[in-house]
Amino acid sequence: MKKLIASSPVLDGTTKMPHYTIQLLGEGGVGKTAWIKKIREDIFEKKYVGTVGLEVHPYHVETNHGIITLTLYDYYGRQEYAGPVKPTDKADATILMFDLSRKSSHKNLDYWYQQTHGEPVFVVGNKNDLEAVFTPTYHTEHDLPYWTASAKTGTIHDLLIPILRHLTGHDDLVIQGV
Ligand SMILES: Nc1nc2c(ncn2[C@@H]2O[C@H](COP(=O)(O)OP(=O)(O)OP(=O)(O)O)[C@@H](O)[C@H]2O)c(=O)[nH]1
Ligand SMILES: [Mg+2]
Repeated sequence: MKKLIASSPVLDGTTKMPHYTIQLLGEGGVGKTAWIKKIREDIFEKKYVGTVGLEVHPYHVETNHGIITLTLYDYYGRQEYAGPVKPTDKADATILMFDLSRKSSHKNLDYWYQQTHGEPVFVVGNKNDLEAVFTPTYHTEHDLPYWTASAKTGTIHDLLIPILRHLTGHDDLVIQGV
């Protein structure tokens, strides 16, 4: 397994809250925006509206180790919606997302992995509420952490806990208040 390097939290001069930037990358329609909505508003939307370029969302998460501020980078997945936007080299963590019910989205992970600028990278198989139609192998081939989730039936904990534990170094971190 590749060594995962925990980055230091950036401390804001006034609030002293740790801050991390997390980017979501993956083929169009895999559920990146759905997860952002789930995290920020606890809503699941059936309607698909492809993201144009990049949408940036601030989010505060309350944990047993204090409040953590996150900046969530929600990228286009459809190349025709990319415009001049490229994935950032400033992310503290990258989620590479694919759709467990669509094999092409798993095949395309390599393209998105090449767009990242370093570890840690987490692979998430989204839509585990649907029938899985293939066996994912990308994470084992590339020795990356992997889990499955669903923006429809899952919770914020499913997506964020492993990442926040890794970034903070607190193996007992839990999210509170949601
Ligand atoms: N059943 C199911 N549907 C989901 C899930 N996550 C997202 N969807 C649906 O999949 C479609 C695409 O979701 P988006 O979140 O817009 O996909 P995206 O990855 O942001 O797509 P782009 O912005 O084009 O890159 C929408 O119709 C969502 O309702 C899930 O976990 N389960
Ligand atoms: Mg989107």
